Amino acid sequence: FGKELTVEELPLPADFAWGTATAAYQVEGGISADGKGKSIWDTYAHLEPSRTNGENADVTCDHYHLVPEDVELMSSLDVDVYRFSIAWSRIIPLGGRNDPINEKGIAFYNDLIDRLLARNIEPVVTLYHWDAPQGIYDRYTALLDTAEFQADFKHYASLCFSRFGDRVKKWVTFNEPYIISIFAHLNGTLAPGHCRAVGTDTKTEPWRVGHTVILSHATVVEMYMADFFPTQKGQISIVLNGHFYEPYDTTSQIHIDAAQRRLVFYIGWFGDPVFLGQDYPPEMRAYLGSRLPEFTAEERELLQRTAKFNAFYGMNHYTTKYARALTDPPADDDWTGNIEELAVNSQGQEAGPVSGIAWLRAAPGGFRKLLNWVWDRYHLPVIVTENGCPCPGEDDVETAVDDKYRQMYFGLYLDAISRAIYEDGVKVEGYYAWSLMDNYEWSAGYGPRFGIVHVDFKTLKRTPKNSAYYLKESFQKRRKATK
Ligand code: GBH
Repeated sequence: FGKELTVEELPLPADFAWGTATAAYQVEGGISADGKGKSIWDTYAHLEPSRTNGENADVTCDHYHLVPEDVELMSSLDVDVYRFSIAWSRIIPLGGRNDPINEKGIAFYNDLIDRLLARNIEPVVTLYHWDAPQGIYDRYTALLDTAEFQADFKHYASLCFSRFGDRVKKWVTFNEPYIISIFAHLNGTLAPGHCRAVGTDTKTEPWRVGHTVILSHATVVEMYMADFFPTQKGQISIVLNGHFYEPYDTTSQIHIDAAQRRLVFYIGWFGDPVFLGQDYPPEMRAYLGSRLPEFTAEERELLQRTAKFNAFYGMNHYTTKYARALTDPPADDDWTGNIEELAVNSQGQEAGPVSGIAWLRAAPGGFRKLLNWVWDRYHLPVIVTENGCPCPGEDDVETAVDDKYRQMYFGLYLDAISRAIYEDGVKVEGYYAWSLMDNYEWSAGYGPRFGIVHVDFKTLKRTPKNSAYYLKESFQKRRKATK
């Protein structure tokens, strides 16, 4: 960390919420416990040859059996919020709207929610964090069939609202539609692993998957507001991720435009239809032509009716990159807007010091700019639903616990929020650290450790890292400063 990156511990509003986040497949384990069905991740993590570093999340943190301990741990850290996701196939094992419901799966989430509330921790629940039931994938390829998925997702969401909505007051429909579309249905590095290599139609499939997410989201928002909101009075929205992009060369208009275009392709793709009730951004229409699906008149009306019901902008954010415009003719399945992403700009400057993983560099200035970009475009209060990093050199528990890089990273990113709020006028309401504990990092397996709590995957022992105490104390201090 250079001189320009020093933590100042700037203030945050007294009612600012801090929390930790996880996702079902990454932490639960218990993959067939008590009647749980298979998800596309259970399949993907067991493919031969392995596409997940030889690792799976059959057991992972065993959160399924250790919820009581994990809730006490969060309570000891004074968190206000726990953001977790529901494994669809735990409560509807085959996933479909006519398939049986698994009461034991429902009991697991009821117990989790009740324990959180007993400790004064607010549950924030994601319905879809990438683990579609294998049953609906086998039946109709899940997100690739917009109408079928929309109907099954609506049924699943309705079950969640009716069973948990008396106590859950913040709902997230989908986590990171960009990743679901691009990484799971184009690069193929996430389940179900559709990709060029296996000859699927990567020209159109990612865009169709994105279309499915947007329409399924809007359908569920409409249902929640009509059927559940009047009694349950909760909030609902979606979580979008996105890096911030700086131009590769700030003296060149093509790179300045490329950085903007990259943000539009990453965030506007979903944000404009969902939060503004509009068509896909014009830049995308112009570039992608018929590869981008059309909304019917009826669908446009659905988007327009529901846009205003999204109560917050859920932001997952980790890093900043440089965007460089390419002048070569784009590949016919290019999804970027013909842009190359780089960690170093034309001056040889790095986006920030690298973390314990190559794609993630600490760049709090980009975070502040992204908060402004999102606020200017959507005017919604932002909740940072994920932010964090793996620390360099986290190999054994002794060195892992003294996670200096992560403490600096958190400090800098919280300072950026403070500046966005008090100097720029952006509304930011909460911050959820990714992640409560080290867990299964998807196709990277157990290598990268994002936890503020260390997990020994042999003994399942949890040990809070210094960053966990840093966050606890920092929120006390920063919020006191405004009282
Ligand atoms: C989030 O995804 C997820 O919501 C969460 O489940 C995950 O554990 C967390 O972030 C940490 O990654 O290797 O260059 O191809 C963030 C989106 C998608 C960012 C995959 C990193 C791989 C970049 N991630 N991407 S690269």
